[in-house]
Amino acid sequence: PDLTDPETLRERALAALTTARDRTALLTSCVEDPDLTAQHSPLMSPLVWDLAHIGNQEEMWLLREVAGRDAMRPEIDGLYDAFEHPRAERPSLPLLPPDEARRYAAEVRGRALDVLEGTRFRGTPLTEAGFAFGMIAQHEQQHDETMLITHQLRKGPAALTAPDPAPAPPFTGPAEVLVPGGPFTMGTSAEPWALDNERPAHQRLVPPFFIDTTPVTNAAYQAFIADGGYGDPRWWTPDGWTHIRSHSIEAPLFWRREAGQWLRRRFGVTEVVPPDEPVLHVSWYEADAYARWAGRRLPTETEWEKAARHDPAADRSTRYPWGDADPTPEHANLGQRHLRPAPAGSYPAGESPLGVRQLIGDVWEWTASDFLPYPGFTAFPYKEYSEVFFGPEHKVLRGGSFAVDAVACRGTFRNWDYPIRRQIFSGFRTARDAAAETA
Ligand code: AVJ
Ligand code: FE
Repeated sequence: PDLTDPETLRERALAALTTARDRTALLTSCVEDPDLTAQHSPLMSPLVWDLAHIGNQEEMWLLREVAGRDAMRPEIDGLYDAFEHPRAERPSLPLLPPDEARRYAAEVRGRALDVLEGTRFRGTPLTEAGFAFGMIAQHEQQHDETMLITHQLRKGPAALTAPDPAPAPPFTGPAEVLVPGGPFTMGTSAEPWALDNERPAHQRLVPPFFIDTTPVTNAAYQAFIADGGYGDPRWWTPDGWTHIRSHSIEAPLFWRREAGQWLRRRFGVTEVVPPDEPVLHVSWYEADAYARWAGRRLPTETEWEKAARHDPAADRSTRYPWGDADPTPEHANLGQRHLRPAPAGSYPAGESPLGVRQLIGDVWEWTASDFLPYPGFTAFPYKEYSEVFFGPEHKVLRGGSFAVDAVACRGTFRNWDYPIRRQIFSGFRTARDAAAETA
């Protein structure tokens, strides 16, 4: 795609905003109103909060900041400010009821589309390449993923359904791939809608390493459990050990053992845990402990991005493992088309030049790294997007999941969360140093 042509970007912005709103509508119409205003977990907002917050952010950035309009309903801004009210507190706020929230978001959208039509995609940092429109489409899709997490946490019968990914023959390729040492370009200064934390492009020197060809599967993770992994402090960091002991954690979230087998609850349905699927709903502590048990470690964020973007033949970094083309259903499991990861080894068309699979889509992958700014980072357009989260308390996740839309997923995209979190669509793959072998 020509990402320098303003009219191409305008069409992409319209398509991305429309796709996001269709998904938001589905996620907030597949249950009755009481399920929209209820809090399904103290970790999550009521769905109706996400809905009006989506509209409120769009109003703030596209109508007020880009178009210079006055606030439509200044009295509600505080309610939908994520920093003013923690999630646990949101159900007790005087939130807009579902119908009013829908009407508000729709009214904002109508005006935002007029602004989109009338805005030059040049001249100011917010409108250059249509950044604000891309940012708002990504913001809505990120909340669509958040709302899907709320749906997964919700008790009761299934409200959402989707076809399963195509079954895949057992993966017979090599278990790991050698990524040669040397410099590569991390981050981006060219991707028009990359968020502040992905910028700027800069060189990193990476020693050679091996990385798993596919994410770690449920079968492999079950071997860790069966070997007593949750009962052996050798595999856990001190904080991780304290956490799993004090919360009696003995398996991934949503799993339970019955009659000698592992079952899981997934979007209202209980099923046998499928052995060939990437493991899902594990914390950073669990991913880190599994890796140590396996005699390996989590990849650093730099290693992950080199595995995902470095094209050794061209000696450059690409947008995705397969090159620069936008993701299609052949490349990756994205966009909530399926409500589960695809079997490990799926998506041969999406593999990297070195043969690493499923880096994009399926499950978010925990990395060893803390969420920190790149050299030359500048907060844009607001420091509450990334900057206030930098530090050792958040670990980086990469690659997106089946719940992430393509507009909010690329080789440079960075997500972050606390190491205890596992209601998110998180899995991992492992790595090891190669220096000893290749020296
Ligand atoms: C990047 C997923 C951690 O959900 O807290 C949504 C995205 N920022 N609204 C989050 C976000 C503001 C953010 N994460
Ligand atoms: Fe938000």
